[in-house]
Amino acid sequence: MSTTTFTLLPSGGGLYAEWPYGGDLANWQVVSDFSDATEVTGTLVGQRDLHEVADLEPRGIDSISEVVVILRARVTNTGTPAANRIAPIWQLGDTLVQGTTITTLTDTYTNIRQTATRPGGGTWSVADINSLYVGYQLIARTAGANVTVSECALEVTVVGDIPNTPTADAVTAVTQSTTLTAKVSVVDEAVTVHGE
Ligand SMILES: [Ca+2]
Repeated sequence: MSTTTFTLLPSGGGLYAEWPYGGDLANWQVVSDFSDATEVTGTLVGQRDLHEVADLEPRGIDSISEVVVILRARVTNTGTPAANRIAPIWQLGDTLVQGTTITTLTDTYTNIRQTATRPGGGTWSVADINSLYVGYQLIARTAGANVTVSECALEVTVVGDIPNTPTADAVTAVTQSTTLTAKVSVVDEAVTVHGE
């Protein structure tokens, strides 16, 4: 038994997409493209983005040991960064959880990590993860400040014997094994013909 960590990115429109973005992408695309050049900007306190995230493949998973929300966020155009605050949010069914308010935004992008408890209590299941929405809420903003989020993700650590993703070596081994089997059957046929 071992632990494996999966990073699940936003994969579709969720329950809210309230943070303005000035381009053609949907908000979930803006925060799942591995780029700080695309970002959503919170303008009104209370605004939420809550995205669907990619599914977790259930094979081999015995339990889920930790769920972490990751946000890349910053604030610019203000002399008081700490007065500009966001919080990670996540929702399962009808229950929305607001995480701890982040008071440490600076003018450069940093990864903010926060452990997510299961809405309603109890332990996480794969089904929970696959119906969970993840995002962020604007908690406080000073006049003129740009509070932005460039990326959002869910990091899930699981316990179990997870099947390996096929590697180039594994594919070669399977090919060699198949070739060997074919040769053996040809020999068998030859023996049979001789015997008749
Ligand atoms: Ca981005």
